Amino acid sequence: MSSTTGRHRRTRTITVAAAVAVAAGAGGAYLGLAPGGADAASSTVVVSTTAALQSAVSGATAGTTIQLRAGTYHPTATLKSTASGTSAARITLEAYGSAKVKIDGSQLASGSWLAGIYGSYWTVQNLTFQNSPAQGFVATSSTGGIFKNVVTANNGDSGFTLRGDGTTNNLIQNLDSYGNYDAATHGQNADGLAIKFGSGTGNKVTGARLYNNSDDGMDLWQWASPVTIDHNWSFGNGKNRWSDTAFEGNGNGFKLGGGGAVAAHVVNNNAAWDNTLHGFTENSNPGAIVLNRNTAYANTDDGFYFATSKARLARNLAVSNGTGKADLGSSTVSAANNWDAGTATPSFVSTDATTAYGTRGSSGSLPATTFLTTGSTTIGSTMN
Ligand SMILES: [Ca+2]
Ligand SMILES: [Ca+2]
Repeated sequence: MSSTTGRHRRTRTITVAAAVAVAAGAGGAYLGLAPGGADAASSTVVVSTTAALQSAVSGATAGTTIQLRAGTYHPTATLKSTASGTSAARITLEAYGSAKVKIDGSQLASGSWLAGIYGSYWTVQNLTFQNSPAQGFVATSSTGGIFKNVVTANNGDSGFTLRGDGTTNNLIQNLDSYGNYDAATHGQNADGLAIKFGSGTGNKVTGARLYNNSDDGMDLWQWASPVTIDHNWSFGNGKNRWSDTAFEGNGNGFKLGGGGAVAAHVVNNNAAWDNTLHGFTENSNPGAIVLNRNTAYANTDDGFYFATSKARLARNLAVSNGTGKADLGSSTVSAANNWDAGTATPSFVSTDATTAYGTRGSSGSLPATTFLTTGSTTIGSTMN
């Protein structure tokens, strides 16, 4: 225990043994611990070529860490894995140190996702996934994922996607997803963040900027379980930025349902501005969605649209939206929002969004801004 390296190695060995014991106890085959097994289960692969990246991803197993040297990688097939880590031996895909790394899908066949994982306990961080002919990054029926400081940009369908039943306890933190556009279907599908067609509890999104996508910023279509959504910004979605003469993008900031799913999402301290439909909408989800301290500013339609749900809205702020502050049905509960009697509308410190597009903090946090801040301790997003 005299050195850091020794301590880590020792810890890893114990951890692998524990994981094997758990697997055997759960009815899995007895794996044993072959000589060198601990090394194999904690291997780190540093890659600097596309071929090495593709090989490392396809060969990843529990405990594998794949680190990418700086540069732009052009996969010739979807980066795909069905492997799972464990909570103690995760599979990690990340930039090497502070390297700037882009994984670019422009050499993929039409319709191909850029990256797709079908396993659990992955960590994916500090990477850009761009220019895919279809989805940028997709996790299907994954548990325990940590997706941190990821950029998904200019892909041919949604930037970042969680999908499938059994999608549980994933964290999406500090995602930037922008410029995604499905040309073949005239922009009607590409969302910044899609958590669609599935279920599973414990999923959380925080610190995201979802902007300038052809369809919605965030879309929870046919997602049957509550998602926690806090401290995210969604803006500039649904505009025809591609000179598409048959453009069909929707443009909700936060689209919180649809397709018959009932889910009580928890939506706190987010902001939506300059979207072509609503800032925040149930989109026919009848569930008891909770919304506290969100701000909707200058969206084309309503700030908040909850016509059929049992949504509970408190201390939200809606300003300068085209159609109105809030369109609420009789089943909603609304209190202390700036459309409720007796609640004043505080002034914004700034309505210049420039800094919101700026560089994130060194840890990946949202950029500091006074945009849409009010100084209020009771109402509206704190914009951080
Ligand atoms: Ca759409
Ligand atoms: Ca959508």
